[in-house]
Amino acid sequence: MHKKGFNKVSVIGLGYIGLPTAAVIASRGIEVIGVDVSQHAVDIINQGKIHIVEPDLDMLVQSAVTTGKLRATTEPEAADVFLIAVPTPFSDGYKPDLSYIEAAVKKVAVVLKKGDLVILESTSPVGTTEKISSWMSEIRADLSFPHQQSEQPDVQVAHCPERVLPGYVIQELVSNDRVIGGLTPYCAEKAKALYQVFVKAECIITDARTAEMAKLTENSFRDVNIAFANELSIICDKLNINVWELIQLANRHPRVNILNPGAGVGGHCIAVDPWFIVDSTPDEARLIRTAREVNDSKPEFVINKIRKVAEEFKKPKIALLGLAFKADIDDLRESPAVGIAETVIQEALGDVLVVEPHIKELPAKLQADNVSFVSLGESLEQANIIVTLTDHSIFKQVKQSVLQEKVIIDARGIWESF
Ligand code: SAJ
Repeated sequence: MHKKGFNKVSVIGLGYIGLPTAAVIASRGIEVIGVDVSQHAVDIINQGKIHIVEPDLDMLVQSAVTTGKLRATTEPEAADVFLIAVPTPFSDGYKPDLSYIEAAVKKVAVVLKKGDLVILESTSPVGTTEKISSWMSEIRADLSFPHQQSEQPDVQVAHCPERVLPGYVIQELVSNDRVIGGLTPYCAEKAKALYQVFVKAECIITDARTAEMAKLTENSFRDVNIAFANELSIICDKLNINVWELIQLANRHPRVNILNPGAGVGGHCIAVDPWFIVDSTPDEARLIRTAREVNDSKPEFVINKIRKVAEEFKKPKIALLGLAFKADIDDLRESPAVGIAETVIQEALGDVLVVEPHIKELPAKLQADNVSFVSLGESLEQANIIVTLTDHSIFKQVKQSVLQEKVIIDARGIWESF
């Protein structure tokens, strides 16, 4: 038995959050069973390899599998703790889609026993932790759950939202503070004991609804702040002011810290989570909704700029620098840059030169006759118009002299910032 009393932990969902969490817990000597619906992911993990890209994760998984502490499977089995880390996207009309969570907890319910702890890590709308408790109770009438009685239920249920930054997951899993919301104070205490096995920072206890809202608040805070920067960039374009210089000057004020405008907000989190707040409180969440709309409209603003300058050339060669949703990663998920590239290609605005040093092959949807996948050097040689869509570090090294003859649309402020 492990010193904290957790003999076996099961992590449901072996993606960007679940797999690193499973590997980190296994590295602390606890037996971990990873569960995923994808047979492919399960097979790869059982070979000690990984199916996603995240620095240092490969070594951690390899060692956890080799020492026998981590094993993957497609169906849940008995364990002391179940940690749910499946996606929570939105469906049509920006409605949260809880179907992955529901499917996962209903499978977990079948193998639950008295004394088990179920923790929801997936970012979720307020009230979801209560929902999972009641979904499980529908299947297991023989067990008591904390939404039914707070005294001494058989199963404990808590929410502990993940808040790690892609690219720094292994480090942040250990060093970030964790907010732990229990359906009862005892549920929270029990979940805290698990996180204390691997978290070096503080584990702060609250109730489940506050923990759910805390995660949505963090990402909405960032979205609203990015929207402010994006709106400024659109205003400055109209007023003929360099937004990068402006932000730098304003940020000299001791209490002002404006973020960077860009080509839009991508990824699976910041562009999604604020909608969960809007869905719960549509009449009240006015600023949060508007921020989403501002950020979602930024790619169209960039496309309009490209359309306008492309008209001035007979046969323009347009270099699009960066496809990833943010700097120095290979992740193209929900990337505004990919959407912009698709439109530029579909509208045949010119010959398109795509540069993305972090991937090996152009995604199928961007392959077309008028598109080539080229190196940064080739694009700078050939293009008339250069558009920066992702602020990869390598783009920052380009010498100004190389850019002199080109029309530049610097959506990321790589060369225009001060
Ligand atoms: N972006 C800008 N300007 C900026 C900062 C970001 O345009 O000044 C854009 C990026 O280019 C990217 C998007 O915003 O397209 C999101 O990038 P990000 O680095 O802000 O965040 P993510 O999505 O990689 O990770 C976020 C983090 N949340 C916060 O920083 C509050 C992370 O801690 C969360 O764990 C993660 O969401 C998540 O999983 O929810």
